Amino acid sequence: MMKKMITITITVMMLLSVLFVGVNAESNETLSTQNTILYGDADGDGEITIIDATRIQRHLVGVNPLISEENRKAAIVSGDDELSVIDVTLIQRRLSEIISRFPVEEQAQQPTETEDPVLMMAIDGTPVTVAWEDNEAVTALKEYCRDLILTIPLSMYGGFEQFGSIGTSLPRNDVQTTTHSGDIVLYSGDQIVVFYGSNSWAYTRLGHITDKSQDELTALLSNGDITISLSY
Ligand SMILES: [Ca+2]
Repeated sequence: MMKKMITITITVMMLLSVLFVGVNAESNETLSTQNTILYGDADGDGEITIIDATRIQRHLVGVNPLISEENRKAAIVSGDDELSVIDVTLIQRRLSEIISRFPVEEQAQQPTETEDPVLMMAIDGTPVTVAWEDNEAVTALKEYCRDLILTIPLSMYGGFEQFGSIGTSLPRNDVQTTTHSGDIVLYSGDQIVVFYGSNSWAYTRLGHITDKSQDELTALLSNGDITISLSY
């Protein structure tokens, strides 16, 4: 009875040790396959040689297709997502030291272009160029009309301005101001005012229309109520 127990225990221990070694070997294998791409190394031997160029040529004529997705990725050195004779030529040029880097590597280096969005304004559908102030009110206005077209109906007032409700309150920093034709200001924190004449009051400056003469602004703004649209 005792002998039998010992035999079973030894058998279980042996089985466990075999399982343990098996698990270890598997995790090592997973680690070694996670490598970065060496562009140009189409056969995956860790070097860029003339054999890689030949290998792609053979693939292109259907003699010996590249099997793995990693090899295919490494072979596309042009950066255009398509394996072609251009990749062969580029590898040959790199080997002849005519180029030192592949286009795909240049692409990876370039920072992605980020164009600053501009707060756009139109008066009854006519786009106008505005030099916006760099202040909290304008920043908040940009956020308010981000990804939408904000339309604001304005009413003529006093023979010098058009004003209307923005629909929200913006951070105000009112100072006594004498306005001129083309000025855009914030009044009372939640009204936008566009001038074609002059007035003196406490306003927060928002911007100034730069691409219209006084006559053009008078024509746009003094012939009845208007609608402005803002987008960012
Ligand atoms: Ca190679």
